[in-house]
Amino acid sequence: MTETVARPYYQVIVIGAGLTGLNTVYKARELGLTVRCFEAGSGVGGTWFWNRYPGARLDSESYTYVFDFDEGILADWTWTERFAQQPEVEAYLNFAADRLDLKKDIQFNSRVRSATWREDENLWDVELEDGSVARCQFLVTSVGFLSAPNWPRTTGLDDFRGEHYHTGLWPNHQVDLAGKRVAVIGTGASGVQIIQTIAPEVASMTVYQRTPNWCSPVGDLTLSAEEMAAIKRDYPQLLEFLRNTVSGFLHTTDPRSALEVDDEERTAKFEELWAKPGMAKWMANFSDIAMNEQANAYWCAFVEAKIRARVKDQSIADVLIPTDHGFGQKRPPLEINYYEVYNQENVDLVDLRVNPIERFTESGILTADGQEREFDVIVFATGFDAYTGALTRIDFRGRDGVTLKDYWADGPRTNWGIQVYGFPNLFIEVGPHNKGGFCNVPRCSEQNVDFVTRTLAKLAESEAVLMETSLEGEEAWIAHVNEGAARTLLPKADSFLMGSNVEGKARAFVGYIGALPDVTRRAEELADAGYPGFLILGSDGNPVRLAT
Ligand code: NA7
Repeated sequence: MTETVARPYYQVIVIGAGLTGLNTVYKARELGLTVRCFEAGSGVGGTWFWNRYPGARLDSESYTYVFDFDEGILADWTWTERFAQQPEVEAYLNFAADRLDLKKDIQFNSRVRSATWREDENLWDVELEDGSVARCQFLVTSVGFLSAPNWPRTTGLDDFRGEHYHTGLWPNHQVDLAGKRVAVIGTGASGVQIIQTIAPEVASMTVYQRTPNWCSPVGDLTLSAEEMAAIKRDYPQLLEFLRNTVSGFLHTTDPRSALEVDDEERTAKFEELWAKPGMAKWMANFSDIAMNEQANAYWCAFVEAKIRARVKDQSIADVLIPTDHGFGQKRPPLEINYYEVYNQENVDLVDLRVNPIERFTESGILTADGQEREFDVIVFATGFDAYTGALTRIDFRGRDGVTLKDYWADGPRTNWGIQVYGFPNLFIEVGPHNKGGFCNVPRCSEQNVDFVTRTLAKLAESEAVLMETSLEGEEAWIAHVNEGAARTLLPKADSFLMGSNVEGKARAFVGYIGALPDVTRRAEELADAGYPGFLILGSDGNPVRLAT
């Protein structure tokens, strides 16, 4: 006889307790919904829980990386650095979770294995890795867009007798790299941060680079008590300003074209940008840097000269300077002393484009030139199966048992980046095709969270049992996403935004380039118009018009 175990029911199940999941739990609860959050880690923080590698720090100004809805939290949290390091961000998210008493609604160490749509009951069954199942009407994913680690498919790692770590799964204990022979594979934002941080302590380091990136100085890290006090006083204005920027960053674009000014004026502007902190180099640049190849080329030439001035051996600089993409066609890392690391005697750079890795061996890494280098530790800074990976690694089964992985085999399909045809009552936050990622995440993810949680509250209030995008709605949104991308230089490069960083992944644009205030306005218009492009049904199977 099979014992029937009662399955707990919640109106809303949230997957993931990073900053988006925390916000969702809070807002859903405030709107009167019963909510449970399942989190794979043993603590809150998501990205800031898992990416605890040496040197991990924010690329956004710390004081813009906040929850905006609680005056007490804004008043009582004091950032100590302009671009905070991982421990401080993780501490902030714990502070906020404790102040809002969110942890009681979060079940930790609970990775979701599968989620199955029950057509006859209009419910999702959500199964954890331990086999337990909970049920919900609305399933909200807050799994992050850079959270499913990407590992090279190269063979032999099991043979390697040393230690190995992925930056996105860094252990929660001290990893001693001092005096060790270390390999770092990957030179994206994570690779750049860990390379520059561990360089002074390791015995030797070999960096395996597939593609160089355009890195620029993070700038002044200090944040004085006086400046923080002034920021706290002006928080309402600052947050309102950020809501009206393209991507939630402090920096606003120069409306001029890089082509309309003469060389002298352009160089003066570039020098001014170079001295500014953080993403100003990208976000406050001329308006056509991201759209026009000539404008982008001017800036790249300027950055190249800056890099060459810092690297002693110009043959190494040749390898460190990108030739296959312009600045901003991939996420440009911020750095402190990255380029100077390559002036150290004990640091080597291997260009994987000309000398790829053959395999891992017992003692290290063998490259195509026949050279086997020996290491104590291999660090994989090889990034993520971005945007879609954290979703397709969960076995979502929608109507007729269709899996999300199969439905997205040729690239993600969504409406508003929020819903997927055939997967009713599934709501995606900070995933493909929505404004949550590739920006100052808290500022953009809150648009997702507010839209989703308010919609859920309306569905519950109207006693609707089901919401699902129509196929036409989905197709229209995909066309809108791709039209936007085509106006930029992004689709012309290989990057995680195109899926091309992961071997075997379909090439498709996974981001969304709409401006934050436009998305917020359009989302309000969508709700006011009764969600055209979506099907909303009551328990009698008839369409329901949600209250505005
Ligand atoms: P990224 O930016 O995706 O960088 C990953 C790096 O790893 C990048 O240099 C990749 O080269 C390299 N990579 C990926 N797969 C391989 C294989 N198989 N072999 C060798 N090298 C490889 O991830 P990060 O973690 O650095 O940064 C992610 C985000 O975190 C970033 O945008 C910030 O928001 C913070 P490629 O360029 O694909 O040739």
